Amino acid sequence: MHMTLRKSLLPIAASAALMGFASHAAPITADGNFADWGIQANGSTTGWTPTPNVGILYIVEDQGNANNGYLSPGWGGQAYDAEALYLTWNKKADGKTYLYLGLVTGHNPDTPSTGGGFGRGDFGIDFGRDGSFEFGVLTKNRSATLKQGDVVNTTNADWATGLWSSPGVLANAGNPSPYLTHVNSGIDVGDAIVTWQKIAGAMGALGGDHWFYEAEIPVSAFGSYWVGDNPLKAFDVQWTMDCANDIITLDPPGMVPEPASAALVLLGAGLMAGQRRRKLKTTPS
Ligand SMILES: [Ca+2]
Ligand SMILES: [Ca+2]
Ligand SMILES: [Ca+2]
Ligand SMILES: [Ca+2]
Repeated sequence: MHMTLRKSLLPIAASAALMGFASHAAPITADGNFADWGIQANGSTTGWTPTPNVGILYIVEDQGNANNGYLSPGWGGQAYDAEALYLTWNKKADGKTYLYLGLVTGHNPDTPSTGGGFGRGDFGIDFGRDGSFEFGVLTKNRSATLKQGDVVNTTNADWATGLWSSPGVLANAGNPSPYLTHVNSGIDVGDAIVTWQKIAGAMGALGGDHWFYEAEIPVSAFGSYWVGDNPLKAFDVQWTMDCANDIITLDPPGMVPEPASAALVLLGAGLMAGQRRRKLKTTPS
């Protein structure tokens, strides 16, 4: 079963993030070790939850080999599972603000991209959450000048795409894949740290091998999308591998209201939904 915590946890995680940024979440070291995120390989679903999760936004989509290994939009089971994505940002002792990403996947980072293999993809960042990815953060050398760790300013045309045109449907010339996988070209705008380690122990309850990627990205690379300590626009972070058999996306808030205001917004949305329901009920047929 496709497990997602997005709907239930995101509002809580979002407000926790705001308070956390005010109180400075624990510093992250981009070394491929997830201990600083409070994640645990304890053979249980509880291990996915950062502890304490103050200041960390995350989504968990752990899958295994059930349902013939169907993920979304492709197949492959644990070997292609994009499992969890974590995010926070912090000001370091150097006075600069960095965006930190953590990713858990069952996809072996050493999978070659040649000979029919589908290697690791790059992190994509979509400011404005409009489907146009302004930045890629490279997990691998992609050209003579675009190297692992580079932050690259992109349009979607700068990206390679996956095997699928839509969930379960192979792409072809008439139906190209919309799923961005890795950066082929673009403008080098900054230097991040991108690294990973194989996770020792049992991550989650569904078994299999797992790897943890970690990135430290100077927000100065984002130019006008990030002003001072916080993003100017809401943004999505996405990752998949070169076939795009499974895609994970985290959509943190941009300019975020105070937690109390966020609660009022949610309450207001609920009241409006209730009014719509009542209107429907009283509309004569
Ligand atoms: Ca770490
Ligand atoms: Ca899994
Ligand atoms: Ca997954
Ligand atoms: Ca965008």
